[in-house]
Amino acid sequence: MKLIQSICILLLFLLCTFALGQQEQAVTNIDNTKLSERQHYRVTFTSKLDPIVINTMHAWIIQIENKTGEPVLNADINVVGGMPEHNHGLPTRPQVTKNLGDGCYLLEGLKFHMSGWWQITIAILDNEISDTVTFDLQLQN
Ligand SMILES: [Cu+2]
Repeated sequence: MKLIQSICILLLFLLCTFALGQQEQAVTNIDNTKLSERQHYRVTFTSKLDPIVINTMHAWIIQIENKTGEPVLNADINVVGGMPEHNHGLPTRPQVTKNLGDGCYLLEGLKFHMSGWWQITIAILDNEISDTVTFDLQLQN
């Protein structure tokens, strides 16, 4: 009887750790570094609001490297976004307001007003090389 009890407790424990692990993976499975569509740039975003919650105005830092891993210092950056499943865009117009140097740019005015799947597309122009990168976000309430 003791043995069966022990096995039950062990199984329960394993099940719990497995479930927790799965949950954590689901939440943190957001790719915040991506290669641009035509592979010219490697782009990383870091949200100043972490985790990203809905209905909160916040900023991102966008970091851009070129093919050889050097920082892209003077890029023109345009950002659009929306929810592909709902056919609507962002409720705000995020803008790069500051070149932070070292390939980093401050993107202000981001807000997501619904939970669900969002896409943010960043268009980058540097030395006549233009490329875009799209990040996917899954936001909870
Ligand atoms: Cu929506």
